[in-house]
Amino acid sequence: MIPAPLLARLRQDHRFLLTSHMNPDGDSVGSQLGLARVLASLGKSATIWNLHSASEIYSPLSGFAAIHTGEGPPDGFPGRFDAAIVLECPSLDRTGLADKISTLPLINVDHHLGNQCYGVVNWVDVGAAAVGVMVFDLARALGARVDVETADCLYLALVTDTGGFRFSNATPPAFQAAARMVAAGARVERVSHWLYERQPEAAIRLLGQMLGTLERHHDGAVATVYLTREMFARAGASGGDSEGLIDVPRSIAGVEAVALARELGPDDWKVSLRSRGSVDVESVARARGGGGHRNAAGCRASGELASLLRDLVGKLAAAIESARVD
Ligand SMILES: [Mn+2]
Repeated sequence: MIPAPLLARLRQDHRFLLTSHMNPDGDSVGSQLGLARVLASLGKSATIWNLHSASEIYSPLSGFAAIHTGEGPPDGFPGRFDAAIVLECPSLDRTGLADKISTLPLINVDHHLGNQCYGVVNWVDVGAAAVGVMVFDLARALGARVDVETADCLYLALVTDTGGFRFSNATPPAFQAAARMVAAGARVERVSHWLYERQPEAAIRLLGQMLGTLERHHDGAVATVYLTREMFARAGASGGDSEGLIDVPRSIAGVEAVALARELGPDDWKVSLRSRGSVDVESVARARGGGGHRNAAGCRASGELASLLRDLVGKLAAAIESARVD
């Protein structure tokens, strides 16, 4: 149920500032752009302000180029705004703009467990697969027209937050919301193309280089790969092109933990670790001065590659064994 005070606020105010968390993901970008269009269709103004710019992947979404980024506020802030709508953000500090944004009345719309309800109006629905779904329901409740571009934004939010309808949040209501978005005009094939079929050639060539280094250890449960500066040069790739490549060895049947060592300089490596389920790679990274989450962590390392990989294999094998005991 959408809280009545939220609808009242959206009907009453006219000039909105929209924001979300740092390093915005597909749900942040899609729900902000979608809501901005919904508000515009109601004759209201909406300016999006994010600390960090979003990935180029989302650039085909309508309004993407108009997103204001950085620490400096947009023109007319704060006087030109009636309220700030904070989307997909469990706590205000995650916006990276808290001290500035909090000068405006805050409207909090989110689906994260543990949301701190920092707004004058709060709508937190932990059952929503994506905030994009909540914005879609909001549009309906406000009597706004959801056009093709708006539907694309909200559908992209839903697709990215459900991992392409592969995660456990791809529930019957999520599929029902998807059906309503597609009925409203969301272009499924086009959004899939934007998200999954626009890789830079250099990233694919770099993947080829990386897969040539694949080794399996500990009865195949541990996979190691590496990327040297020479491989980046051969692929015509830059740092960002290696993002996500580690997911490929992790997808091999039987692999429970993966280490990727990326050469930064002579005997200087950036190590990325990934695992499945209860196998904890965060502790492995932390022991080397790094950090992260249980299934995704990283650290810096110095020294010769072969001994670095040998050490990582031992640590990852131990992490797998301790997860089996638990
Ligand atoms: Mn989300």
